[in-house]
Amino acid sequence: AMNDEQQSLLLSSSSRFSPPQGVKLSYGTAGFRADASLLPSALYRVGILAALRSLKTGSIIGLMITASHNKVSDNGVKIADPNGGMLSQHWEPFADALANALSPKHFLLLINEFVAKEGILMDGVSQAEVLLGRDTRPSGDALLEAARQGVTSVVGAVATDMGVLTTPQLHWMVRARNKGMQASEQDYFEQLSSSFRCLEDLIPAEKRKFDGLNNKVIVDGSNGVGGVKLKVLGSLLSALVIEVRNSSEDGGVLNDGVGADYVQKEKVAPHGFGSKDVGIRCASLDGDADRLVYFIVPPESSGRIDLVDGDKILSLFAVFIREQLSFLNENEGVTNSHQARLGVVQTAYANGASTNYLKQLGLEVNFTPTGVKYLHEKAAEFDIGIYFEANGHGTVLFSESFVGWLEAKTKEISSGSNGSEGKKAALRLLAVSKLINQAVGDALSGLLLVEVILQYMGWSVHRWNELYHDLPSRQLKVKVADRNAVITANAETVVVSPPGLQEAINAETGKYHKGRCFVRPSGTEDVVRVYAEASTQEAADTLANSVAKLVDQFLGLGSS
Ligand code: G16
Repeated sequence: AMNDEQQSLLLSSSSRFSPPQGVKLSYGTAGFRADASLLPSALYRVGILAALRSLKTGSIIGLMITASHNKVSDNGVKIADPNGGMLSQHWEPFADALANALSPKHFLLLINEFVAKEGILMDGVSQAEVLLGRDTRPSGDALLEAARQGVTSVVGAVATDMGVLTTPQLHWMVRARNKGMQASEQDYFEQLSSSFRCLEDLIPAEKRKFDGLNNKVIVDGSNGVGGVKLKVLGSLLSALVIEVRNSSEDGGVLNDGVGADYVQKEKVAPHGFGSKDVGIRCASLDGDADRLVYFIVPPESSGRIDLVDGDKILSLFAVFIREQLSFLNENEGVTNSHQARLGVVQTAYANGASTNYLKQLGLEVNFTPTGVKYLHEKAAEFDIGIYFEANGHGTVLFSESFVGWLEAKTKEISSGSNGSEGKKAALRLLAVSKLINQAVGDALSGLLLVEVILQYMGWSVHRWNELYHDLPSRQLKVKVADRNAVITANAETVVVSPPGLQEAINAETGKYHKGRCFVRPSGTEDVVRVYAEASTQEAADTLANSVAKLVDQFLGLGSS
């Protein structure tokens, strides 16, 4: 339990951050998110929680201040656990309760109870450290200060300000520090660029040179933190030219007509892209650079784009990794000793055509609810687990035992069969495990992996996009009185409450050839999301619109 010194430190610091009246914050898909003016007290309290988590685990914890794809006036917080992933889900109810406790008495009681339940020693002897990062939002500075005061209200805890970062950079740093590795921003750039070069060097000589058209990618930085960081990363690479637009230095507004969320949901070109870019490989990051989508501006597009989304990035990674695993298996001396299990993870938003394609490749496809925390957990069950949400959030996870096996193999075959395909495949997979950010989806490392795989395959973005043809789809948002009245099951594919809604959706969906439709409450915005797929765009649009009307009928604002 807490001693008197600790108790009074918490009481005095909490008096500087009173929670907003009449607002209930909830720990959603990826932490708290709200208008920035409502958040100082929540950030202070999450600072305390992060320090407690650090005490409990004896490891470094990360606290990232960002509202990712949301508008610039919003802000929020994501927490990185010791392995760099999202905060363990069994701490979420405590986060919820703590953020919403109104009286100082209740606030202290919650901490006392939780600390006792978790057996956390607040003895002043145990040490804790929390790394703080923030994106480019103007409210970030003040919220970082609130978080810092929260962390340092726990005796023995220190807060280290890592400055303006992408979310995946902070997660990477937490993971690296806890593995005892160097973890500065420079180390991050160094690891990504050197493993990229390593993969380039392993490309067969005849394919090695990017041809004139293929050495350039143009990236929309969403007017956020990712563009600036990508410029730094790009300057360390020679074979690839990365042109960044909508970097936060251009004066544009964060996530306003730009960014991966906008591009993927609206399927239109972001601000600053148009007819001059026809046919060129383009990509888009979101506000904190943990999502990545590609797109192509078709000729005479009038704004429309061909979207190359997270599902297609997953498919590209799967094709490449599967090929390397088969090289390993075919190669004598590398067989049988280890059967690597490769699995992929998607959500209900995955385009049906992508799921078909992956199954045709013979892959095990798993589904979870929306939210990196769920996909990541599932992917970690495999030797190589690839997960992606259609919106561009995803990464590749390698089990420690498989990485250990690869390391041993590359040494074992280094003497005799130098340069064998089996050895090269092992080296490639090892380089991928270093290039890809295994803490969390990372648009920067994802972009480099896409680029080097395209080069390896000798594929243009068009060839890649032709892997399969997306079924037409439509996404809509519906404002309702209480979005949490929608309760879903089966990885969000079925509504169980309010009663009758799912039956009505089924009846509507049944009218369409290849129709598929689901609704779910967003965990980052105050809306219910509707997703519809059908054999034509018109049909997908009509299905989405009719289901949006149903949602409104069942849960409407009550005014009409
Ligand atoms: C967060 C989560 C993602 C999720 C997205 C949208 O992304 O990390 O897993 O897909 O929210 O969630 P929802 O549909 O519940 O609003 P980000 O990039 O906004 O942090």
